[in-house]
Amino acid sequence: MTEQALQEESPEQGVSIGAVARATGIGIETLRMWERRYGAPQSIRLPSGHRRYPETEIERLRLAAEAMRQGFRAREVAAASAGALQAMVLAGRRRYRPGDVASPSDQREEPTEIDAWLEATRQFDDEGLTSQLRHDWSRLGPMRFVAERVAPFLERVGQDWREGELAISHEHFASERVGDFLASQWRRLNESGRTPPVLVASLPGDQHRLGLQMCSLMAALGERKVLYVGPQTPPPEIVRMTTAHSPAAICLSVSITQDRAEVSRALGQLRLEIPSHVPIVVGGSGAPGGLDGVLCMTNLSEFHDWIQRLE
Ligand code: B12
Repeated sequence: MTEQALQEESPEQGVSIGAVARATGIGIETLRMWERRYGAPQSIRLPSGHRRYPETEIERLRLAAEAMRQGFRAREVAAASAGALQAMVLAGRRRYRPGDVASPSDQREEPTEIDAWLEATRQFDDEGLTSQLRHDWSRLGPMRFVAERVAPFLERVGQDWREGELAISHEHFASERVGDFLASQWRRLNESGRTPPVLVASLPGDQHRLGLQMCSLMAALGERKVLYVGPQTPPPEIVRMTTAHSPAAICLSVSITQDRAEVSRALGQLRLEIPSHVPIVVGGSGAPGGLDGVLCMTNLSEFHDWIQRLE
């Protein structure tokens, strides 16, 4: 594979990013991101702007990929010398040798599953990620799927993005795929849901929609119909929808990125304009607590139980 990939290149110009990606299994996007974040692998630019890498980088990057498979992080491997990577790979093998009394996968099952989701994300492997989602959904059931897989996975995606291990395109890929999966599950249940529905939305400025999907899933599992309005809904529109559709509750998700004072103000105003018999529930890591007439619930199973009791 490498030899064939290398033959496509003229040696004096070095190796193209596509050939390096094919030879090492490290994606093109990742190679670019490593160069930006860690200064390696270093490329030279052709007059056309295309990157070219020295052939010696192939072997070093193969070792880097192997070290990552063994649990080392991008920041540890991206700029490490071939010798250092060799040592990491050997140390890694010793650490994870099959048959060890307490290998990491014996201690906790969860991280290996989440690592598989992350690996599929790194490779932009849509089918791979989808089949992991389906498999874990049917094995764990919806509540555990969300609590033990989706939530920690998103946490890792956010953390790896912040640390430069994943590109923004990975984050988008993962959140779109997981969001669509959750939506397909609750929408299947929605037809038989009880009315009046619960209205699910977020406030303007908040682009995060996975909290809305989780919340919709919990409501649908609680046999309640969902009226999904989605992210960035202007408060006057929420008021108008309430008048038009008389929902059983208004459920809002607020991500940690939102300004707490502003959200509190918007919620206070909504509470004044929405009839007091319609509960307003707010959740998500940016949800402000302690507001009059606004229920703050970040725990999804508590929310699920509450929905079931809702008249
Ligand atoms: C995916 C993602 C995005 C995607 C969203 C795409 C989409 N379709 O949703 C995109 C790329 C748009 C994005 C953008 C940004 N993001 Co972002 N994002 C994330 C990521 C990876 C997942 C978010 C998520 O959905 N989490 C799951 C939510 C639902 O978890 P939660 O809020 O804790 O809620 C839990 C419960 O409270 C409950 N819940 C949620 N809602 C509700 C509602 C009700 C009623 C109830 C009962 C319960 C409930 O469900 C959850 C269960 O675990 C997080 C990482 C993380 N740790 O969350 C970063 C993260 C939230 N993002 C972050 C940042 C910085 C941003 C940007 C500012 C980046 C930028 N510079 O542009 C922008 C902001 C855009 C905006 N104005 O909204 C930071 C926030 C850091 C901080 N402390 O402020 C995080 C934490 C990443 C990080 N580690 O740094 N992001």
